[in-house]
Amino acid sequence: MFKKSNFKFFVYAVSAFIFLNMASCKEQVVLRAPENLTISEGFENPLGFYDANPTFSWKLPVLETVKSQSAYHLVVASSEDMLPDNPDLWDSGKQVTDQSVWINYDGKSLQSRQKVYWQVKYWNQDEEGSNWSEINHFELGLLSNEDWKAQWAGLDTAKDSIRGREKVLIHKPQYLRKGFELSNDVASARLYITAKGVFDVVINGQDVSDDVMSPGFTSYDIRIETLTYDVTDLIESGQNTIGVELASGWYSGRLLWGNPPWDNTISPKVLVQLEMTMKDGSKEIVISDKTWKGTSNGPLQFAEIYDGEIYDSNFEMPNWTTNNFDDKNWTPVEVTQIDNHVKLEPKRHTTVKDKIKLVPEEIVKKNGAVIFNLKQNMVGVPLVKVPMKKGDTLKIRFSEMLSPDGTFYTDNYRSAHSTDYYVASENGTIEYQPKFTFHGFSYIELSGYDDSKEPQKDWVTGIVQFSDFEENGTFNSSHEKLNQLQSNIVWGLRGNFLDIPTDCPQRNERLGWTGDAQVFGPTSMFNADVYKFWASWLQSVREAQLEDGAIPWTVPDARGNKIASSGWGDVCTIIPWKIYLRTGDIGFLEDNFEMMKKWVAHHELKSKDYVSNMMSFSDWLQPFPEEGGTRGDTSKELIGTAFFAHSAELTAKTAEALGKKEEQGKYEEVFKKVSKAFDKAFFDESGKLKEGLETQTSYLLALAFELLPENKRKNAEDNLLRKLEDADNHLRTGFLGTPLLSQVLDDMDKTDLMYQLLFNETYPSWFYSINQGATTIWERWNSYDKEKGYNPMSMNSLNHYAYGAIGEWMYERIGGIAPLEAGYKVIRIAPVPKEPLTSASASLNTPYGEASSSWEVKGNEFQLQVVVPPNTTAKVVLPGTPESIEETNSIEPITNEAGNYEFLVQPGTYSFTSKLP
Ligand code: RAM
Repeated sequence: MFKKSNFKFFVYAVSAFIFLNMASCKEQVVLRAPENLTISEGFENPLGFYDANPTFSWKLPVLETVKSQSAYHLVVASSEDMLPDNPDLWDSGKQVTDQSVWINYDGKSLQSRQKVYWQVKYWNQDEEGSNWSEINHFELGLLSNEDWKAQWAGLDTAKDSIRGREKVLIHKPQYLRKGFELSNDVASARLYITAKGVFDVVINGQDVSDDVMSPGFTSYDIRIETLTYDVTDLIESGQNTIGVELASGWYSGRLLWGNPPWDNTISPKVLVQLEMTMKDGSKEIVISDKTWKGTSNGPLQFAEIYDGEIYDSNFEMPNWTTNNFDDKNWTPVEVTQIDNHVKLEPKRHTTVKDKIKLVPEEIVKKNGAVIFNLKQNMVGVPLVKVPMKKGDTLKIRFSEMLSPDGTFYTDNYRSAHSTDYYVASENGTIEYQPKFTFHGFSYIELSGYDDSKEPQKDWVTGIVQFSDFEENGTFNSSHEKLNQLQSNIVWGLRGNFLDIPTDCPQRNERLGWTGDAQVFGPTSMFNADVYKFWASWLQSVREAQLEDGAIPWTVPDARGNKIASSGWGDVCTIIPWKIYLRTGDIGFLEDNFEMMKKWVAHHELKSKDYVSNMMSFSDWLQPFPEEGGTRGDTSKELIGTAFFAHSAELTAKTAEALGKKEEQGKYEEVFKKVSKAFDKAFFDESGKLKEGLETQTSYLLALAFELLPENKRKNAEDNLLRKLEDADNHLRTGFLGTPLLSQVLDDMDKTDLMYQLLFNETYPSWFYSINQGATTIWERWNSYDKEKGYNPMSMNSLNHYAYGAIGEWMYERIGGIAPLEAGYKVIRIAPVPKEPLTSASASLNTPYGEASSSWEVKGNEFQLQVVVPPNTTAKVVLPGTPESIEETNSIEPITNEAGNYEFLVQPGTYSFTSKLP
């Protein structure tokens, strides 16, 4: 143990020790190669890649000898054996820089279908070189409409004019097939495919992929994403068959308001282009065209996202995707040409897949049905293996929570029928997993099974589906309920990242609500590697932006009403900036800068003398609204003006990061003018709200976005504290105010109070929902009550990620890992240990590698373990008085700021001990 007075000496001693050690072993070293090579937003060896101008990133290995990168050399070639010495596409040469992420490709222009190989090496801080990395690769998809020779093909299912719920035109699912003959052996085959609808494709009886609900949800009048598959192994010489199942999906299915900007009455269609290179070097191509045939008389009689499926096994068509099938009774398809106004572009993020399997923990028989309890609210489909009698119909219903009396509750699905049916054609155990729908549920109810059999838990599995991303960080603590909250946040993410970020996954909505995305985005970046998911959706946001700069309420725009809401449309400035801070990818800011500017102009259009009158959903679902309703008590003018200022400020910061001085000045000026107008319009001389109802959120916005002059700030802070005290130190905030609470109280040095709000057990609070049995984040602070059951309001989702936005503060301040420089090039490790916690830890896969922070309090001794990844530095803020530091590599005390000791540390592993007051 070292006393404080010894501390400086200790640091110098350790540094000297390391230096001497390093000097003594400085022979000819070749360092371990770079690892985790990715391109653009984190793709590893992608096939059907979307971008001919990718960026390259890699991580340095965790080694004693590798602190930072002093140079790199990157080579790119069109064939593996040209590397590393003869790269024909690009040779970066030795670049002296510490940049190891987001390196722009600067070589020969790349074409659709091209396969590209690359590798990289680096030099460390002592200019010792590494081995070359493994060779990575990517292959481009079909980058433009001109690459497509296929035609949109499908049956006219609109002519049946079946009307479903809310009188929406229902298209029967269709089965499409095409046989073709090859006179040669195939060397390589690529299937390029997409649909206006959702599809599943099979070649010669074998699944092409395990993707579900492809191609996903974009604005079908602007851009449709295409998929690429390597199907070389599925193609045979001689006769072949390709079969596609096609359903409405988001394209022509029900969407809440039913009138998106694209014509959703048109029958679904598929676009298929199978390109083959034969062993003799010749090329073959099979496309969707009028030679294809189809039927809508297959087993899947109905499929709809909100409503569910009807599968009648009497209509099964054995072998229909093989050569061994006669389609003479099938109908020739109708075709349409590709419309060049609608871009066909390779999917730029991961497809949805079956990701997790949940097994029921409990089964209960009730009124001729059986209820399976997964004890986890989830999103996806069930896999049922159930004994049935010929001719019977199995009915599968879903529920997020049972009513307190054990009855099955489905009212909060509103008009979404959310029920699947299976008709058995013979006696025996059936196996069924719905394909073109998904549900949000914790309970599954089965009826119509063979009731001579005793229900078994293994009759049902919950198949959790979401966009195929992996975890990116962890959070843990000594408090069970806080860990449950973390779990609820993660499940909220899984449930609502099904191709687009949605508000909820279960009722007749499931739309890309921009406000919800705005508040939850930063938190999601800790839990999962969702950068590509956001970058992709942001492209949809750019495309959806209207002429006058308005951002629709939901993206893709499912309403087409040309109106924007403040706090919701601001997703287009907040997400680019906040995600840039977490990735450091300047290209992301470049991509979105024009949109940000147009949005600020829209704010201006909707304001008078810089005071906003933009429409707003306001502080959505604020508890105890004085005037009832869903929009809370903070005026829409105040909210609109605050977000106007904030968006202008983020646009100025973006201009600064992009080196655009003039625009930086312009938007800084807008920010100043709007904040001045804000102060004048809404606050009195003493920093108290003078217009409208005094709410926590009005003070939070003023403080978080720094809209008040310095002399009023303190009073405004006191007013916020008073409002919190009036509410018995409980929050009174909705969607917009809640995420600001932690930031503002932290800035005010009131982390005690923030802990109190976070650990409150009573309504409204995060733990209140946990006390009522929540396993996901709810739409309302009181969506459900153990005694009273569901909140009677019809808009009441039990899987709504917005309030999960608290995760950002949990990782950054309880766990203690935050970016100090964009992309975690400089990391701030500054955990705030408070009661009732005795320990907490967080880890994060940063662009440079894993960073972690883990602390424990024993009596008044505080212990902190820190891992700092290579090619970064960290500032560690240690609470209390330092006692000892172990396993340090290079560490430098910086300041003693406000009683907190701060150190600059180099990559490595550290263990700090301090005495808390
Ligand atoms: C509802 C959803 C969504 C919210 C909008 C304003 O439909 O709850 O979360 O953003 O309203």
